Amino acid sequence: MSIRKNFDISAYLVAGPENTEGRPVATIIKDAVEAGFTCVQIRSKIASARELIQLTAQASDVIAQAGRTDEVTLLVDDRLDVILAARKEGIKVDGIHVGQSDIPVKVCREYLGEDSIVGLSARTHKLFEYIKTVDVSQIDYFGAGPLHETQTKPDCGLDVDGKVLTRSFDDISKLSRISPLPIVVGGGVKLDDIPKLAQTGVDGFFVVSAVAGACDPKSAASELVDTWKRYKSKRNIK
Ligand code: TZP
Ligand code: MG
Repeated sequence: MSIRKNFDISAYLVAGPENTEGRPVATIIKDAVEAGFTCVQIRSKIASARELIQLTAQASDVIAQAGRTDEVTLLVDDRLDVILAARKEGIKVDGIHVGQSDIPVKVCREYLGEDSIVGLSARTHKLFEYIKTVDVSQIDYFGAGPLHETQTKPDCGLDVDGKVLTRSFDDISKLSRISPLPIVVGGGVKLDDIPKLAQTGVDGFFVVSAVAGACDPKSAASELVDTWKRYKSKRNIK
């Protein structure tokens, strides 16, 4: 079955070497994947193309060693060139995540092909209007937020007038109701946020520091996954 019909963004780790407190990125990814994370995005604003290819290869290996190649989606942030180069080298990488000022979704789709995931960060300014009206035919999911301001990406949620706009749980519930695509929410998400987030109806949460910055990334990842599952299933029973 095409990965586009069968991918899971419920527990989504974003990580690069600047987020791991000096620990290898592959080790953090291994912890998260073994704890049940379903999606991994390699994201670095400091790593070279070669380093990014290597990190992608390591992530792909770690996912395979955990026996979860068919369950865990591996994406790279922004770098279409890195994904194409990685694939040329035989590395299994499933797709890309882009923002509003990155390579256009249409171009990503053209280069990566129909059987790849293309995720897009939803626009903060006029988000609700945007999500209803954007052409979603080439996009697989929206990344939305931030739930809180975050030092990991201080410009996240920056509005046209320079204010950081965070999203309330009510906003997120509304987004989930109107969105034609699955939504993953992040930006400052911590364990305490998971129960309410799971009950908004969105498809998943994404985190950087809650796992990559944790003293014990594996137990932090397990707690996030377990809490998400527990509260998500409560919502489904109602
Ligand atoms: N995109 C939007 S916010 C963000 C990214 C990559 C960073 C979230 O990091 P954290 O540490 O989970 O707040
Ligand atoms: Mg970007």
